[in-house]
Amino acid sequence: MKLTWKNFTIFAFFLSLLASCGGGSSTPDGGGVPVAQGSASSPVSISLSTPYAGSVDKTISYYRIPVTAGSIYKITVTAMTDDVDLAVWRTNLWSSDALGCTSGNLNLIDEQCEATATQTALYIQVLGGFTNAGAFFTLTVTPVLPAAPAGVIAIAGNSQVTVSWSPVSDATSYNLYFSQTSGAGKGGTKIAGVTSPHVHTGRTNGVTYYYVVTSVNANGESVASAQVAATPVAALTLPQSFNFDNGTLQGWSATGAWGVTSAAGYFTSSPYSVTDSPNVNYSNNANTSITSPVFDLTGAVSPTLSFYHEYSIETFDRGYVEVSTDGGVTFVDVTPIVDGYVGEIFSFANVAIDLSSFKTSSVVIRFRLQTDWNGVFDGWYIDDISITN
Ligand SMILES: [Ca+2]
Ligand SMILES: [Ca+2]
Ligand SMILES: [Ca+2]
Repeated sequence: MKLTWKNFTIFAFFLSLLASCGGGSSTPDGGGVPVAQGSASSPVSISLSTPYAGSVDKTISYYRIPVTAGSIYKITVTAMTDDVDLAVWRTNLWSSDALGCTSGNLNLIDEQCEATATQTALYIQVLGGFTNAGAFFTLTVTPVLPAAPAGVIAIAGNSQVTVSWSPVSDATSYNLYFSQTSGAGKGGTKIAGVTSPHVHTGRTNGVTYYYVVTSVNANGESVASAQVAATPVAALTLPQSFNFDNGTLQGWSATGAWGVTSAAGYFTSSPYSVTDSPNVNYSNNANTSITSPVFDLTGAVSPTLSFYHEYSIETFDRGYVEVSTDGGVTFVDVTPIVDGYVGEIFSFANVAIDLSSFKTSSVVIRFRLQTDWNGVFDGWYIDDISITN
């Protein structure tokens, strides 16, 4: 059967256990439809699209749930009045085919697990330990939606915005929503099937656009990502400078924890600099950045990027300075140290980077910190960035 689900709970059924029956007939409970209790060789087939309520005898129950192969499901048994255990299989009901989604804690009342369906059905065995008269439980199979994209960034360009995000492992595609109203979320105009980075052209300079991104897989669409915003502008002419001393990013776009800091001593112009991880160490497995507005370098004689910085970057982590000539879709490394900044300098140093090779372009500049799986230091402080001609 084709399954198209819009909500989390796909089906639930209630089984009222009549302990007093002693293994004989089963009767409806709460108006539900009685169902024969399945066996290992002949499980009861349950439609995900049809809520079921019925009653079965105590002891062991088997169910076959049609699902979409490759999708992830969360299986929950909530035992209202007695203990149950849960086991989920793939193509049959023998342990050699187990999905590794077996719960056997005899002392727990509620049991749940997640499993990726490798076939078109999940076989679920609910093991009863039912001794109380009238014991019943709820079994729920819930398609797990993909996570919302993280690391979303919107870079303003001339009449365009470039929106990027980090990939989501179990997503098969992404939707982008935009609006001129903050907070519109998934109520904005939808662009389906986008890939990162997406260049949103045809924008009006001076107008602020708000974006969210969603992940999509066979189970449906994720919740919206965090909102990002950008205001397209004609490329800035040189010279430009940024001291961050009004406590804002002054038009730079941040991912991760990048932001201004007024920590004493961590600036060259008071009271703010910009840093990857204000007040804390950076995170493992981070790839975060700040990206500048667009600068028009055409006609510049000797365009130069200058900044002051100090840093504490662990042996296997790196800071990079990068330039994009396509509005933030692709970047080239212009860090004046081979393989990026690493190690520690504890007083601000001035850096000048020749941008002459970009004289025919409009560019955006990015400071990016990339970290590995282990070992976190304070990070990278940058202040008084300028681009001169
Ligand atoms: Ca400053
Ligand atoms: Ca590290
Ligand atoms: Ca830090």
